[in-house]
Amino acid sequence: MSSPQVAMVMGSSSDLEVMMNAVKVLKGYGIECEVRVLSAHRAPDVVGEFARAAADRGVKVLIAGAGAAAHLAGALAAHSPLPVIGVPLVASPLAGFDALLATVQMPGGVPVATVGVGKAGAVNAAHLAARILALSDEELAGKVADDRAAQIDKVMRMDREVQKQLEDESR
Ligand code: RP5
Repeated sequence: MSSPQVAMVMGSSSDLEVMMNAVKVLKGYGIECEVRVLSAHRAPDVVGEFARAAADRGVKVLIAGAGAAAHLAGALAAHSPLPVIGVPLVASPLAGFDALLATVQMPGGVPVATVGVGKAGAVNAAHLAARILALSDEELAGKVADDRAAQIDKVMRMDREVQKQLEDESR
């Protein structure tokens, strides 16, 4: 059975709302994504099995979202040669700082590409996955270029609006 190219894993269903921001971006690119709840602490063997099988199933990029003592991304990277993108989430009184440090500070040789905490991190994890896949997919590379152009247009539009507002106010 062939798999989507991106597999997104989260430590708990309580992470789903934020991680859906990644699914939305991937959908926008037309990238299919498998979504699973697999906890590095509560179901470590299942995480290991999943990560070890992922590449053979055709998965190309793993995204992991987890909060608190977030070891999910690191556990996937320990068990799989695939690129792993880690999204630290807010899930404790430490407001994501705990998850950020646990995700980003991997020992040398076991890489996790850690993005920002929370929603922007989830969004960027999806864009980064798209850019990785676009290296070997021309059509997707075109979509990535379109997305970047749209961001430039948006900022330029905001700039024009602010210039106009300042001009109006100075009259
Ligand atoms: C982490 O613990 C999960 O990724 C989640 O962010 C956090 C809290 O999990 P729940 O207690 O809400 O299931 O492993």
